Amino acid sequence: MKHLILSISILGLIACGGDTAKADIQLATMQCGMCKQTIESGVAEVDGVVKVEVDTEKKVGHVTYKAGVVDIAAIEKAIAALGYDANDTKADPDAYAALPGCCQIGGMH
Ligand SMILES: [Cu+2]
Repeated sequence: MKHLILSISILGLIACGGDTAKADIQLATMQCGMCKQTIESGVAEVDGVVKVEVDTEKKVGHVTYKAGVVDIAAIEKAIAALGYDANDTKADPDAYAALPGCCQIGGMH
């Protein structure tokens, strides 16, 4: 009986987490807590993203995603579309221009 329960829990682990990957994305142009919220809610909407956490101080996004559904390039593009640089992917200029002043580089603090 003990063995049966153990087998079931191992199967459950494989089914739930087998294909997730983790990555850190450099967010060099983010400025403040509002940027964190914008990026976190934007990335969370990307299909295949399981979890996203932005470190405002280090300017890094910690992303957990389903590797078979989405890749880093697609997540970088989603962040660029929000107006922020993501690794080497440059921010969309129109989205950047539409950000609040405090969220632009060297903006009002
Ligand atoms: Cu900001």
